[in-house]
Amino acid sequence: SNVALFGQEQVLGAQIAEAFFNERGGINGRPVKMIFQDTSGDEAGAINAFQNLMNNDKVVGIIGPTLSQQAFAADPIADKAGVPVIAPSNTAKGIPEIGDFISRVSAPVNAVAPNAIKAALAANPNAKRAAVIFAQNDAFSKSETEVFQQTLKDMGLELATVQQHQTTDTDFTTQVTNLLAAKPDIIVISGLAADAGNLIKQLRELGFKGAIVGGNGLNTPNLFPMCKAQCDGVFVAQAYSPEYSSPINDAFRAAYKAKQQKDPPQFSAQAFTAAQVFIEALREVDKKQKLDGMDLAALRKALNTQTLAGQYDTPIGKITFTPTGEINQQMFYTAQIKMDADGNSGRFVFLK
Ligand code: 1QQ
Repeated sequence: SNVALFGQEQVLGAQIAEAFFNERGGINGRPVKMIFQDTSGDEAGAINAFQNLMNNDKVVGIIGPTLSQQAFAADPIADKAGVPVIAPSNTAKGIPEIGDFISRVSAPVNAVAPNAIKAALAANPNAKRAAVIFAQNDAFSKSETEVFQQTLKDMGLELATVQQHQTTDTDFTTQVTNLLAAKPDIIVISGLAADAGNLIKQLRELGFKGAIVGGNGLNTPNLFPMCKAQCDGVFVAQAYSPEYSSPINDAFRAAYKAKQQKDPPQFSAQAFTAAQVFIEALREVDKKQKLDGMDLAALRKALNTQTLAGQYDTPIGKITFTPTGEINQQMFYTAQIKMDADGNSGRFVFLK
């Protein structure tokens, strides 16, 4: 499914963290074990996965689910049960506010999305008219488009049209016709990878020559096979840069490269970061009171408290949390997609 394109990257990041921290002693000598559950991308699947993890596997904490759309359905259940959740990729407004046990390492749309508009306008200083399209059946896309629309207005552009689609759409004839009729210099897309890939392709095929900005749902190389050469030039903001040099990111980047022969994408780095936060918090809890002697409910509560209290030096930089569970993150970036001429391979080029 659409969502599997992100999930694969997240599993890799978490697996790399599991091996990395277990090689370095795990939780003060005891290895960490990750259990993976496939949600199949929807709300019911996320709820089912959460219940399995909490009740059958008796996990101490959950990293997930992939989509904000799923998080708004599943997170309240974990919160009520007192199970800490770290969102590795839920960027919609309001995620940490779901409850005391919910935090995120995925910076919210208002912190990330404006960077892509700024980069696109810096590269297209004469742009005056903007058009926006978003997936109206996806909580993240709805949240992100609000930020995009406000940023465009704040930067003095005329918002010529706002179009809607569904994440399951493959034919965008109607929307592309309406978008082109508005004669925009720049088109801004909030959707997920599969829908956005087809949309970009159809926009270019029907003659759009202006700048394209994509949101967080376009932040994966798994987009490239869908729009191929037509992906070229799309601006996408980033909450992670593989080029950020620090001991932990150098190690993560090398471990990822050894497996995948390319630089890690944002979703892998954020999943690694979520795992790191839980592991380092568990080490702290264990130092104060041996984990072996604690009952599960007390351990989950102590893990949540320590998660929010800690400071972490991660691949996405040095981070902390607000008392609500929102991430404090310093560094954001923008990249532009660069496709090879044959359209078969490409990469995100980080802008200076
Ligand atoms: C969200 C997102 C998506 C793009 C994650 C894949 O940011 O659902 O919040």
